[in-house]
Amino acid sequence: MKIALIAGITGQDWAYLAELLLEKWYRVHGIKRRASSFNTERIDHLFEKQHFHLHYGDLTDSANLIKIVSDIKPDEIYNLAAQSHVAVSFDMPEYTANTDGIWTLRLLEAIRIAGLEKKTRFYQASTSELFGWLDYNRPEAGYTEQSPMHPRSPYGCAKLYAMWIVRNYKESYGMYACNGILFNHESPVRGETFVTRKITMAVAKISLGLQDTIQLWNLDAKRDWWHAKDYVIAMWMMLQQDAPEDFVISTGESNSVRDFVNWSFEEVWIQVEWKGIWVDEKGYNKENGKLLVEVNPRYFRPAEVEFLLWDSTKARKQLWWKPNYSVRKMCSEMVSWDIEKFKKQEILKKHGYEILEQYEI
Ligand code: NAP
Ligand code: G4F
Repeated sequence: MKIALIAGITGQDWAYLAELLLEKWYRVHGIKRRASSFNTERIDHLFEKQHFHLHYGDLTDSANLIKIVSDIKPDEIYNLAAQSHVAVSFDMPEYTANTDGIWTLRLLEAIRIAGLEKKTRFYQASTSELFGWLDYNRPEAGYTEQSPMHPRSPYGCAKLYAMWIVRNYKESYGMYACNGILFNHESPVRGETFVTRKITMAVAKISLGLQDTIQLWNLDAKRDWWHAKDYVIAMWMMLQQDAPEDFVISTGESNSVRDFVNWSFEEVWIQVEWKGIWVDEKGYNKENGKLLVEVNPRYFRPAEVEFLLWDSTKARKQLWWKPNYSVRKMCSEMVSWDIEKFKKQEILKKHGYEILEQYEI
């Protein structure tokens, strides 16, 4: 039985990857930081599983990490943990550098200190935010593994360091270490402050009469969104090759935030009519003229990645990876999930149970 260690256990990707690995008969260990309230909603269903283990740890704590890696002696480590919010990285740049950059070094060092550099295979959750700067001469081509990198946020800069330290440890110590340069992936358990989930939650609430409008920022930003379920398969595949290599994982389809808003409202039979431009742009219910969407400059990022489109030909050829979902199907699944969630919450409220309010970024 193979042993896997996954850092970032309470996150979106962890939930899908852990399920995949348990299905493949792995013993799965996860690192979770201590929280003062319950935050394991995404993985509660796994606690009963025989081969599933949790360890307390933090991205800033090397000693604890060395102990966990030495004790478990994992065959594979998936480094998914990070302060993963791009906008927040502008508010907490030093913390983001520490957790998203230096933490990767800590993990690689833990493998070396434990003498596991020839045994343990290492996956780094790298990101499309490394590129961040559209090549306006050939926008239709998309980014590849060879494209120049130009991160546009403290998050992107920290992840760029992480990517290179992984490459350096591979070259210096012969470790099986690789970067999965993944594009945006979403799901019903996506963090609630990322734009897709923020939209689907708001649309669900609006359709149930629990909210009136949603405030967003850059409606023109384009992303290659896909379902996280498809992407965790690529993560696993990258660690099953003869030799470690970096791969771009994307679908090659880019859509705007405005598109995602339109699709989400269509799921609840509402057509959005857009009026105005830039910060004055607003979305109205076409049938009754009610205001649904407005732009709030509060969410402005000091530098923005406007457009991301990737070319993952290498992964499709070498890993035989291909996406199975469609972005519309994913959107539909997210809206339905949120409607069910809020319906249940309303029933609980009616019966006197208190529900903690969500907050937004
Ligand atoms: P996520 O939902 O934000 O999960 C991040 C995980 O890291 C959470 O479990 C979080 O714990 C943990 N974490 C953060 N700071 C920590 C600390 N100081 N100590 C211990 N744990 C800490 O992220 P995701 O969407 O699953 O993404 C997984 C990885 O892929 C991240 O590294 C992200 O940067 C990268 N990535 C994501 C995408 C995407 O579109 N989803 C695309 C490219 C790359 P808490 O729950 O306690 O906060
Ligand atoms: O959903 P987002 O916050 O995701 P972003 O910035 O693309 O980052 C995500 O994907 C990266 C991969 O490319 C990951 F590495 C990273 O960890 C994270 O998972 O924003 C998407 C776009 C941005 O252009 C943003 O400015 O949507 C725009 N946007 C417009 N209104 C908004 C909002 N983003 C958020 N979070 N909230 C808004 O109200």
